[in-house]
Amino acid sequence: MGTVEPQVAQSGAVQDVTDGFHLVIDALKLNGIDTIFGLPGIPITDFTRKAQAAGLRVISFRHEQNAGNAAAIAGFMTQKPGICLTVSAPGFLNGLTALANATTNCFPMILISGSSEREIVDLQQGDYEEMDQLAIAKPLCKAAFRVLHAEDIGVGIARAIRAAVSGRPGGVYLDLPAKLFAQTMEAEAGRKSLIKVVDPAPRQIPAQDAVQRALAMLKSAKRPLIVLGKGAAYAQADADIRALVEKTGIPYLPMAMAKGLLPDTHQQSAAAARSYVLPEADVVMLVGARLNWLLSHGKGKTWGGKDHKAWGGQKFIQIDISPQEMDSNVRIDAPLVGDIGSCVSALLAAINSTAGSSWAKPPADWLRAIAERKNKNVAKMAETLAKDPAPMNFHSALNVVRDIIKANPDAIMVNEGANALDFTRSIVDMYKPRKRLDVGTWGVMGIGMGFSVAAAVVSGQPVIAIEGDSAFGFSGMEVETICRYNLPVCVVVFNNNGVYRGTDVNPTGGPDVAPTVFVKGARYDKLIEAFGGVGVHATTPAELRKAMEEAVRSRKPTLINAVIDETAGTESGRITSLNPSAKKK
Ligand SMILES: Cc1ncc(C[n+]2csc(CCOP(=O)(O)OP(=O)(O)O)c2C)c(N)n1
Ligand SMILES: [Mg+2]
Repeated sequence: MGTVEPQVAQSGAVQDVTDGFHLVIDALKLNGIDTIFGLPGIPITDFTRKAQAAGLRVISFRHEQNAGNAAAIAGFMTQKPGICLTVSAPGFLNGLTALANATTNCFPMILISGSSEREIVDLQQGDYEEMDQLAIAKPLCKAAFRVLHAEDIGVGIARAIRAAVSGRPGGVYLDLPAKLFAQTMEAEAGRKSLIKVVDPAPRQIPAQDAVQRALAMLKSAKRPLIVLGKGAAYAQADADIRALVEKTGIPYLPMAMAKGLLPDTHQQSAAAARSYVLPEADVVMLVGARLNWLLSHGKGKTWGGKDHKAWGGQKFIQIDISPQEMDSNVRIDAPLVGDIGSCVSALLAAINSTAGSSWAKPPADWLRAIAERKNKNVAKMAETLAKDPAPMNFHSALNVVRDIIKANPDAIMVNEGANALDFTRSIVDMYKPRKRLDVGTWGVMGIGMGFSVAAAVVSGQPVIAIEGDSAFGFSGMEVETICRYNLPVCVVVFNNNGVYRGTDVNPTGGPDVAPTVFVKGARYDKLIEAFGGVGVHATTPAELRKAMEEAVRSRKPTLINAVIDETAGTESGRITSLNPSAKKK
């Protein structure tokens, strides 16, 4: 237990006291938290020093949003809440985007922000960095708490941890006013006030009748399909999920961050036949995947519906920890509510006890039809990947990345951009769970360097960040952070001179370039050299391959400026259709 200098009590006896700083640190440590991602300043500068002195790893960033993204993805990778620490008002707001994004993506994180003096803030008397942070955070996260007294720190941290990781995980805001840190209390009483959270994310066992209903529906299917979402990846029930897929023989589709839960090269993966299986399947089992826009809301043409709102006629089984998720977009015929690990193992147990080893695989014509499409698409893709055009395009560059990941399946892939995202997702196979970290539910730009730092810190594995040049710009300054902590991160900037493409022109003929265009021929590799990292300018797949191999081998912070044909991309990558189109031309 950290204590401050012994104080001489009025009686003259020496009394051990502790303070708010140490109580927060001790409460975090007591709950197994070993890393803080943050950015120092009033009123938390001393907190960062004391935390480091107490043995916590304190990773300092250049902008709070990146620290917040780091905390969020650390939470996803470890099932422990990632901690982001910021200063008041502007620092807090900078962290808030990451907190909201974490909540949307169901990543457990706690944003801890220092705040200004309550009395002044509440009377709006113009304090230093005055802001009612708790009120602002509330609608953007799963829960928000404030601690006013040192003796409540234990409860505050415990509540924040439980809120972040139990049930559907999410972001939690914890408001710690400046005055709290300096408050003192008797050390022994302080120690006793702390709470070691028992069973922070209790299992939620599904009801047997719900298991039987789901199983019956699955058995009745002629053209069954399993969709694995990032919730399934988060659950760390990898072996059971794989067993369920293999035991049933049902084809599956991984959502982007579920890639690698089973190796993408798995025979049952229907990823290369996605546009065939979605409209054709008659029973779809969603495992930790929501029917949001990424799955076209479970209806419309993607699912074989007549128009964009029409239901395609599938029956849905949905495994989710949140009962409220059911029927959010279309009818869920067999809701299976519980934590994913428990639901999947209950299904497996039911399959084993009722069907023994005689579970009937899906009808052969369904599997054959999928295999046909898949083989055709894979062959077509192989042909495209084999080409070596000059200038290099997304495909020829990603053919290299694909080989590098295949040779280094433990490496973590971070990915953002539009074309740089969509092509990477479909071309680069992942082989292990939770190795692909990307823009998630919102398709948010700016996660790149925060995710990369956290992935390297949490796992110790090499990180490969495939970044659109626009995407990279949102967090690019953190290459200094990568160099400062000497992290094994290889950033590859897919430089096509702009957002989507580099070819737009200003229709007025004026001197400003078009809104989507950047400085042409920019040398992002020079950025990392400023901080002692390795910068490489790559214009061919061979140069890219050499540089990536060297980066992974050496584990040195590396930034490769990969020059991509500026005409190769499409508007918004694969979601062009979401752009409103003007009636007036
Ligand atoms: C925070 C945020 N701001 C803006 C966007 C809109 N947006 C989507 S992709 C993208 C950048 C695409 O360009 P780039 O990263 O260079 O990828 P490319 O398609 O050129 O490979 C932008 C700005 C977003 N998704 N998130
Ligand atoms: Mg670009």
